[in-house]
Parts: sequence; C-alpha cells; structure tokens
Amino acid sequence: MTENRPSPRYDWTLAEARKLYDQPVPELLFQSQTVHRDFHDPCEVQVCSLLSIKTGGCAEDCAYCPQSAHYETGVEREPLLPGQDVLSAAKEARGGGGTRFCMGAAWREVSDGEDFDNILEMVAGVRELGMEACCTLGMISAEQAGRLAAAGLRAYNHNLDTGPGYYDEIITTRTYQERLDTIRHVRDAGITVCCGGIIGMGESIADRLEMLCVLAGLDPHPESVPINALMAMEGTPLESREPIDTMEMVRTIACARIMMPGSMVRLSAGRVNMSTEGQALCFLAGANSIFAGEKLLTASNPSENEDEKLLASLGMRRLRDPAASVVGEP
Ligand code: SAM
Ligand code: DTB
Ligand code: SF4
Repeated sequence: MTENRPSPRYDWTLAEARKLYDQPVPELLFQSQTVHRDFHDPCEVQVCSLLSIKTGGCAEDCAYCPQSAHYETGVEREPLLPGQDVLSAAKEARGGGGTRFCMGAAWREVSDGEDFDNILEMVAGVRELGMEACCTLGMISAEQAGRLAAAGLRAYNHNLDTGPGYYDEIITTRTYQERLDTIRHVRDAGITVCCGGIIGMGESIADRLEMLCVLAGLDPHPESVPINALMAMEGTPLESREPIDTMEMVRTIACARIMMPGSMVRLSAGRVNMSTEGQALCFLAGANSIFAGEKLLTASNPSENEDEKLLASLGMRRLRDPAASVVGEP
C-alpha cells in the first residue's frame, strides 16, 4: 500500500471504461494490479459468510433469481428463520474464520413489524459476536436504514445488477431509480454500501461497463462491489445461459478495481463454475473478497476445504480486521 496513491475519480465515462476493458489482458492486469497495490495488501482476502434467513416466494421478477415467486424453480417459500438459528450459523462462521456475516432475505422490500424487529435483534446479536453484520433485504426506506444503523449494521447489500440500458430486460417490478434510492438511504444512514451486479445475463460489454460507470459515479464509491457471474438456475428465464467465459469475469473485475480503487471487489456467485486458476486470475485482477461456505443463498459455492486449499496454494491470507485494510477513501 502506498501513501501517495492517486485520488479516486467519480467521472468515469463509458469510452474510458471500454478502453480499459479492451486492452490485452497482460496490460489490463498490470494496470489493475498497480492500482490494487496502491490501496490494498494484494495477499489479503476478505472472507464473508452468507445465510439465507428468509428463502423463496419473492414478489419481484428478477429473471436470474430462483427465489422469485414468478418462476417454478423448486425453491419453496419459507418463513424468517428464528433468531437463535441465525446466531448459531454466525458463530459457526466465526469459528471458520469469517469476519463478516451477511443475512439475505427474499423480499421485494422490508415491511415494518415483527419480522423487521427480529432482524434488528439478529443484527445486534451478530455484532455482539464481534463480527461485521451485513444485510440484504430488498428496498428500504430512510427510516428503516436508520433503525438498522442504530442496531449496529455495518453494510447493506443492494445491487444494481446490470447497466441502466439492459435493466428492463431483467427486472420489471422495480426501477433502477428505486435501487439508487435505497442505496442513498443506506449511505445517508451511515451504513457502508455493498453494491454490484451480475455478468453473463446476455448483456453487452457496454451494458456491463455502464453499470460500472454508475457505481463509480457514486461519491463515495460503494465500500464493497460484488461481481457475480450468473448461476443459471433451473426454472428461471435465464436457465439456459452458458457460464460466462472466465476472461470476461477477469476483465470486469480489473475494470472495477481500476475505477473504484479503494473498494473491496468481491468475486461473488459463480466460483463453482470456475477453475482454481481462473479464480486466481480474478484475485490478480484485483478481487479481494469472496463468499465462503458451500451454499450462497440457494445456489452452490466451493466448500471451506476447497477455499482453504485455494488460498494456501496462492499463499494468500484471510483478512482479519477489515477496518484496518479498507484504506480507499478518507
Ligand atoms: N432480495 C434482495 C435483493 O434483491 O436485493 C436480496 C437478495 S438477492 C438474491 C441479492 C443479489 O444476489 C441480487 O441482487 C443478485 O445480484 C444476486 N443473485 C441472485 N441470483 C443470482 C444468480 N442466479 N446468479 C448470480 N447472482 C445472483
Ligand atoms: C451478491 O451480490 N451475491 C450474493 C449476495 N450479494 C447476497 C448472492 C448470490 C446469490 C446466488 C444465487 C443463490 O444463491 O440463490
Ligand atoms: Fe427477490 Fe432479491 Fe430474488 Fe429479486 S433477487 S427475486 S428481489 S430475492
């Protein structure tokens, strides 16, 4: 990490992003690694745990999502998990070396009431375990964001998913602007923003880069940027999509790293479809965070054991104290 690192920019244009993306991979990776080293320790990876605390039956029609009630995917609607179950999962994750515990709910938006009150307790409980609590619950109001902040929530995940021009092909039940509004509520409440998207849904490279330009236009940048490779789930409209070429993932991650230098760039869904070498290239491109554990929300993920081997073979370490390493922005 260097002291004289360049300041992050918030005015990236599509043309500039395209110029980055289209470079030969050795040039692109040299550039992204240089930026990465200015802002982060290149040998450290943040390991996040994910738990679906409320699965299935969601009112939104996100075309990639097995939890949408609009599609027959075999994922059943379940009620909110009891707080005790959630906290024992968090303890287990902590035992495995996890520092951040992310709780996901298949909701379009959060409704005030018993479920939300229970979630506030879960957040406080995760904090008491000494872990960073993160939630992804759909749209939230400014007031709800304030209550989550007061309970000790560290981060809120709400993705843009794709570029504004392709968005309507993927979701019709909420607008791009509604997503941006939720992100603003999170930011205004003093919660860190986790916001990224998915590649491999049939979007063009320009769509992908437009999404990165919107993300990089947020000031400050989202502290975490998850880049998911589509997991084509049976029963969803995107079920027949082939897994994306790993080099497209590598290029997208490298661009995210260069455009949002201080952010944690998370190599998120889709690692099960990648070789260990492919994942290593993603780390070299600037990814410095992963989800650990055999299950994401409903889809599969490499086992703890496989990840242990992967990190050991690369000589990389788990990030122990996230606050100490996120040095991106003042
Ligand atoms: N319901 C909340 C929401 O949409 O914000 C929270 C959970 S939702 C499953 C979180 C994110 O997971 C989505 O925004 C999307 O980016 C990602 N995701 C969902 N299904 C996916 C899939 N099949 N492949 C890759 N990413 C996926
Ligand atoms: C994110 O960007 N990826 C995670 C997390 N945020 C919540 C979710 C990935 C979900 C993959 C499909 C599934 O498990 O159902
Ligand atoms: Fe619901 Fe979230 Fe899935 Fe969309 S991505 S259908 S909002 S659970």
